[in-house]
Amino acid sequence: MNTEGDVTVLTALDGVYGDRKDAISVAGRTASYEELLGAARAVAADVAGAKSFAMTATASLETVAAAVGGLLAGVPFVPLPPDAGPAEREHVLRDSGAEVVEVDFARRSGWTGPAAAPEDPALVLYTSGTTGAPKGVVLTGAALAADLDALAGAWQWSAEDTLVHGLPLFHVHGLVLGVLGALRTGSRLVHTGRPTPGAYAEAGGSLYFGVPTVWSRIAADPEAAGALSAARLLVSGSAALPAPVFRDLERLTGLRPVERYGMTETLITVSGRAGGEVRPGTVGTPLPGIRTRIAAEPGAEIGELQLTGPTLFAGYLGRPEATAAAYTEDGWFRTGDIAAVDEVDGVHRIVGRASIDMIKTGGYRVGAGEIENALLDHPGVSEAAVVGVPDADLGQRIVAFVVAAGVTGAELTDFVAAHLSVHKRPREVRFVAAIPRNAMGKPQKKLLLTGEYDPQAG
Ligand code: MLC
Ligand code: AMP
Repeated sequence: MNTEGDVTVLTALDGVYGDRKDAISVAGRTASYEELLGAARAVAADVAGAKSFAMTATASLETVAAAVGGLLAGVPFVPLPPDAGPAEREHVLRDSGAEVVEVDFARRSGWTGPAAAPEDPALVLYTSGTTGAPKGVVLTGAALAADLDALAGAWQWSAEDTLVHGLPLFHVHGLVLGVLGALRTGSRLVHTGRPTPGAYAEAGGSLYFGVPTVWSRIAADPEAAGALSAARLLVSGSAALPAPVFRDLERLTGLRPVERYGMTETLITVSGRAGGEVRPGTVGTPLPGIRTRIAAEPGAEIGELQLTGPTLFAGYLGRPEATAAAYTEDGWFRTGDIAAVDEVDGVHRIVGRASIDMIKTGGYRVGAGEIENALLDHPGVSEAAVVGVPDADLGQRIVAFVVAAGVTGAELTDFVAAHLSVHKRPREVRFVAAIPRNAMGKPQKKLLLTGEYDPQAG
């Protein structure tokens, strides 16, 4: 291929693996590296000089071209969730100041410009905190490259692989690992559009990525699971993989799935290794360059997982105070996850979250506060408390407790789906006479989770 200069992060587009007609296939459409580069240069020509740019990040070649175009031009890409409603979309656009672009994959350009500096912001990914609206996580090209190289080593991930997944392209898992990872390692990519068992089975990959919900649906479909037995490696992440799902997958595919742990702010930091010993319920050991520690009370073995390393974010966009608060005084990132480390082999186990207000549903991170605020925007709702209830399919499902009049549960679900985003909708709405509160007026969410209160008590 005829490329000039260094395509930051994306080694495959520098031509080191040559061209490949079927380099990348997304939801049934296929492109070569050459075609992708031409389309991405057309995006780069459009956005060069902008502060940042946004696009509705459907599972499509257009989203891939946008991400690559941003990296070429050195302009951070802000992928908008396609299922986001007006409130969430407006928040992201206002907060980031990004201009919205349309991408036409059929366009080609020979645009060239100076290569982006590794320390320049490459992506801004919006993710939830426990309260308030999502924050923009700024990731540099250097962090992306460091993480992808560490993962390539851990998983023996190479240009020989065909990577298959069907994850959304507006988060770390689908976009960074699932797209940029393929373009750095030179592995072929088959994105299945949706992460259904049938589509995974048909894709014939050597390396598969999924969130636990995807793996549990595959494990419940023996025929689809059996088709994966030709693969080299199955990787699970974004939430805890239940041990029964691990065992079912092993029985049906002959493969022991590797788990890895990460966050939008840190990228993937801890992982099992291809060819290494893998135990259900554990996420492996820190990747090269990452240091971890457990902030435990004296005598306790579990505590908050804290880390440092080259894959960490450059901060929350425009929020220096929130960024500072995410670190300890001595400069370690506070994950908010509770973990334990095996004394003998250093294998990490994620035990839970420090905050009841951070929900993981289907691998999506959702703050209870943002759902509560959305519910309170409905004129019929006077009080709201949201919790994540254990769920066999989703890990946790969003359940909203509301004090409300003149509105049905289905209407409130639709209201949240339409205003925030579809994947943040409560799966269940329970009407109560009052939310149980402590003396400070704080909702007692543990009581809501255990059901140890009277829903009709005022
Ligand atoms: C239902 N639907 C509604 C609706 N009720 N639409 C509007 N209003 C309502 N009230 C429709 C939806 O539009 C959709 O339609 C369909 O119902 C299913 O909705 P869903 O909730 O999207 O599907 P579900 O089956 O529950 O999704 C499961 C899932 C998904 C696994 C596919 O949760 C998923 O993609 N998760 C991946 C999350 C992820 O990538 N996380 C990574 C974060 S990064 P239709 O027509 O669209 O089907 C990270 C770092 C790391 O965590 O470590 O990786
Ligand atoms: P996100 O910002 O969407 O990337 O979500 C990050 C959170 O996902 C982490 O803080 C963890 O709580 C959770 N997570 C990611 N991977 C795992 C895993 N393998 N096991 C348990 N939790 C995980």
